Amino acid sequence: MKTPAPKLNSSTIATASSIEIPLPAAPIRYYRHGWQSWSLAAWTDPSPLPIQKPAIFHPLQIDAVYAREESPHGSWLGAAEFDDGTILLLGALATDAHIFLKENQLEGRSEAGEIEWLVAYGRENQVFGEYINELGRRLGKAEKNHVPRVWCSWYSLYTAIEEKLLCQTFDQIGDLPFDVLQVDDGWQRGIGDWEPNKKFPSGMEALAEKIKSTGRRAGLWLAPLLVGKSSRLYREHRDWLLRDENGRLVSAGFNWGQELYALDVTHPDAIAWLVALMKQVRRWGFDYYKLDFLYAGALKGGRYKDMPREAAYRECLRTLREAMGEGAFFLACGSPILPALGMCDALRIGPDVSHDWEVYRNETLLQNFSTPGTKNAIRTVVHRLWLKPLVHIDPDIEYFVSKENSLEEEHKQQLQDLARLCDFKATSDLPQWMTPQDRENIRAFLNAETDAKQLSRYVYQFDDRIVDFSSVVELPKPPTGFSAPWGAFLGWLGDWKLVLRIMKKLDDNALKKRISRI
Ligand code: 9PG
Repeated sequence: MKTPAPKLNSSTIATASSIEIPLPAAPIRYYRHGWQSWSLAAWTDPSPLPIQKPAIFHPLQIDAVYAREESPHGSWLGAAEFDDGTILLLGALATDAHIFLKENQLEGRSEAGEIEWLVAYGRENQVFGEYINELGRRLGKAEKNHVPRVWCSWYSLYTAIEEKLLCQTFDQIGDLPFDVLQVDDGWQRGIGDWEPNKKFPSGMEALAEKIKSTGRRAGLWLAPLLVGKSSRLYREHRDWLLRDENGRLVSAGFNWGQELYALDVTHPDAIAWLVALMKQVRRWGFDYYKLDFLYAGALKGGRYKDMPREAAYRECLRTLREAMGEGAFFLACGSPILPALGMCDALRIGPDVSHDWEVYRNETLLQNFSTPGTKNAIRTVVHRLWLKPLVHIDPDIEYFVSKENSLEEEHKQQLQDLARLCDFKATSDLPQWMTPQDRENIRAFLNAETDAKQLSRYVYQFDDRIVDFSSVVELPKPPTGFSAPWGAFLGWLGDWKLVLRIMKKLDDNALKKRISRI
């Protein structure tokens, strides 16, 4: 359906399965919005980005269905900026929709038949403000309860967590004002086998008890919609897995040295298993759930119930949430953004931070802006702050200590400022690495109230300081000269799983070395 752009400072809502809005002028920038937590969201040049490779990483980073589209595109919303500073926004008011910038028009396509679309033309904050109002009305908002301040085990210990070390750490955290101590990846037997492994001999109930004895809530990480090829779940319930039209298992990516698959979230037995798992976690004593790699529930594939993939995922989140029970806190991570609104308390809105600022191979050579790295994380989070009225927005953790960390002070400060803007504070810093000064800085940060005022797209006034993210949001340019062919060559090679496995192994080995120094 072709719909004219509304007049300046106005908006319309249209119902259609696909919609085209001619642009009033040539765009100078396009707002692309990635599918899930880790996918890039940014104002970029309106020309296409290089097609992201390697293919096997797609489900980890972008919506694989659209991974090879050439025109600029994004999930659920897109916006064009003109040189007078006005913005034309096209936003789906339902799940299962995608936006493209094509031949000087914005095009919306729904995978779920007729849906409602908002078209708004005006100033940036005004058009995004209208979009969140309409979304909130239809999808609901998270209760704006107190946001817990979290200590999370991932960004210092990674998978090297074990019972004794964690318990020591919990003791040494002492009276720092955290509300939740969250155990991340590394406690489970396998991806799909959500039982404690040998490193947790006293079991999960004892671990939760230990956390609660420090006066805090216990948090646990799980990736309940993923099934690893080496898991028992895979061996026993292949009938619960998502398959493509040829009956082949749908890949949910590659991590932990193994092929990953996805649960069919409409399969009644898989749902019953998920409900039992959520209840088990609560019985252990954890009531802060960090559910991760959730995109697996919304991948394209044939399902037991024939329904649009994101709608199926949204229903699954509703069921998970209910099974967690009264008073639980649900953080959705690696999650498609729109379908999670109204279904979770908090939503990770960017890629993982890391002790590295940027990684040349991933960002420059491969032009992939979704992989772990602090610059990638800040860039996407800055472009998703508009979601704040709908859900608690999680920008990932902040670093304070300098041990085992190559970030410059300026970059650590930017992370901390961003967390204050999001009103969501967390760290993984080990108390045994903190200097007395670090401890006091962390305490002051966790206790600080933030009153920041936005001055322009990337600039904020914090009490007596100006905080400017402009230099962070720029995308690394593809290499020129000597390195140029290497990027293309790596991308091409990356279509082979063997090469990916080698690259992943290199990253994993670097991590192991790091952990061995703890
Ligand atoms: C645990 C971690 C932490 C983290 C999550 C998630 O291969 N990858 O591209 C990749 C991306 C993100 C990622 C792991 C792998 O991190 O965001 O907070 O919980 O899982 O494994």
